[in-house]
Amino acid sequence: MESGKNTRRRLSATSTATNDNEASTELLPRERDRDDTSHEPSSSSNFGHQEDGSLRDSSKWLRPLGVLFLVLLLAAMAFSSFPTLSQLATKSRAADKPQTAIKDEDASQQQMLGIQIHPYDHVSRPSKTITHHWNITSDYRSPDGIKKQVFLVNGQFPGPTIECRSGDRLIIHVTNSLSSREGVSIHWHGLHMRNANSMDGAVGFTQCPIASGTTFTYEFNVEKHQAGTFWWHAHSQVQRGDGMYGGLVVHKPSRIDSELGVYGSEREILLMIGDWYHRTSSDVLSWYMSTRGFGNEPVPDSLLVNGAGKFICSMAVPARPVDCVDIRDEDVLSILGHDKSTGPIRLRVINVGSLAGFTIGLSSGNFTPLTVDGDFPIAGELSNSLGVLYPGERVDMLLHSVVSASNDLPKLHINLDPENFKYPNPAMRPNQSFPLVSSAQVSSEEIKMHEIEQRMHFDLATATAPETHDYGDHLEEVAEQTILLYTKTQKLAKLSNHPTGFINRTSWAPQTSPPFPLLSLPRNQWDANQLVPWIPSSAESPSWVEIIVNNLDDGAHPFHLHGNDFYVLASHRSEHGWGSYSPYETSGSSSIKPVLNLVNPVKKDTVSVPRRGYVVLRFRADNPGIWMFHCHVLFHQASGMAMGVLVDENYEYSQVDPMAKLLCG
Ligand SMILES: [Cu+2]
Repeated sequence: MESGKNTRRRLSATSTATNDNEASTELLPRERDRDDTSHEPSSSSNFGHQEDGSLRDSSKWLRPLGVLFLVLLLAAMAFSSFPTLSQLATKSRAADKPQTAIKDEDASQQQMLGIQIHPYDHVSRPSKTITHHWNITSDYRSPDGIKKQVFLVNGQFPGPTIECRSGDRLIIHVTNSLSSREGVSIHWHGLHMRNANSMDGAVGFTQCPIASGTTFTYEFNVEKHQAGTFWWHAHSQVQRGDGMYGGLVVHKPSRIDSELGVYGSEREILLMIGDWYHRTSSDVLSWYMSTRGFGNEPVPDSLLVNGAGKFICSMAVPARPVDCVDIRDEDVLSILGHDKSTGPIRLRVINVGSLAGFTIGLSSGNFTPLTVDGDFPIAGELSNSLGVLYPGERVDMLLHSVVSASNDLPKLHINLDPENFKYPNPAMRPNQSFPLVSSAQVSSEEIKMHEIEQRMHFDLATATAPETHDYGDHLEEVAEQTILLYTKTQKLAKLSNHPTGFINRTSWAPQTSPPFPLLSLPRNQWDANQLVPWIPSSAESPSWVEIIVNNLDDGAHPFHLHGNDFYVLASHRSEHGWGSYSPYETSGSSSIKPVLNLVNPVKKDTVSVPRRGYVVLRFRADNPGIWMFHCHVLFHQASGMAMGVLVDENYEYSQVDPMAKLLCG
């Protein structure tokens, strides 16, 4: 394989072309399989068995001819200086190099770290069905110079980016070809999955894992009013931490003119940024869940941008030897490539990490934050740094200019937030910079403007919707139903002091007795690890529900609600002492009623619950189903910090979903 970026670029282009072909006449599965895997020989072999009989028949007489041709070709190569040999050798050396170490001197605009997004292929077309065929494997890659086994989707790490528009239907055939025999599932983070609860990917709640050697088809509509920056990721075990994720951008339908008019952006670039561990996430989780870590979250070793990073080999901890190739700063591709655009650029940023929040900033130039999560507008101010963006959260921003006042190339700074780092990891550089463009574009007029700028930080924790924005919801002082939660990681003697995540008195684990997802079982058969408050509400007469999450830990917990968006009415962080809130207590610190923002609260699907603090969330329960609600820190979720809500008028949830049981064997 060539560089990871080359592969990603090619696949991205394939994906777009594929979508276009699918407007009305979808390709036959075998043609699609060939199309999806033509650039990845190992993948195509995995799909060989799916080819139908007619292809096999026609290949009967072709095969001897093919073998003969191959023998002649090999003979020719052996006895002459066939140019392919040197090319092959070059390719093989390139494959040994870390992804970032490869720089193409004839770099086109596509040779870049950012992932180019294609709004104009989607905003003005009618809605359609988009089909993808994904093959999940694993192999070794060196994303930051250190070799590690990662998950691949159609040979890609991170996986393919899905682009579509509101109202499209997505069909994703997922084949698990992992030799490790482990099951997988895919969650579509932020999408409502209305009338498609069993497609939500939440193992234990909506499905059993897709067993190795089998295929499962996810099929659902993207709601007409949903748009924005989403992502897909594994929701089984801790596979998300080892690369089983990718971007999912839903474009808002619009006349191209008016789309340009809204933000005036000329390009759109996706940045999936996250912390990175050099051990596999299952090893990291075992360490965390053992008593050796004393309940401290494992501190990451590195960070990646779209699956590429840089690590200084000499910083590796001697006790943990690594297979490492140094990546120099100059080996790192720039985020925007040779950017020729003159207008602003829309950056879509996702925290795909396992533990750490991060702040991003510019060495020169500025941006305006536009939206968070599913295209929800925020009152953004001209800034040159922004944060903290926690795992699962997204932010879109408009990059106004990338000029440099000096000879230095303008850079994007990424600073991992140290809040959850409870011990030092000398191998890690929490603050790193990536070049924005491949060559500085200096405009003296613009320099004057930017030289006088000061550091302007935009704090996402206090973001609100613009005063002028109206979601059409009237928020009452009191909700119709309140769910009061307390969350904490605990080391209990009765659990052998293994760190365990709790919400109220329940530590979550996938339903095992009977071993079926909740969606396929009457409520009276759910086991003791399930905390799932009932919300008697329907799409026709939805009720407003408030969720109060109190965080009794010293670090933040970014909570994600599946299938729904919520308003953040209040958020509190205590610097000293404890800051819980209960509407039911009339005395003590818990009785202090927060001031709820009922005027212009920000809307989200993932929110950080500050340390020793709380959030007050409000959502309209108009999407019947069982929706998971959990901390998005990989190790907290895996150790039990998860629950669900059951939105349905019928208490017993008698209409169990047979689809959810399909994969359970
Ligand atoms: Cu957490």
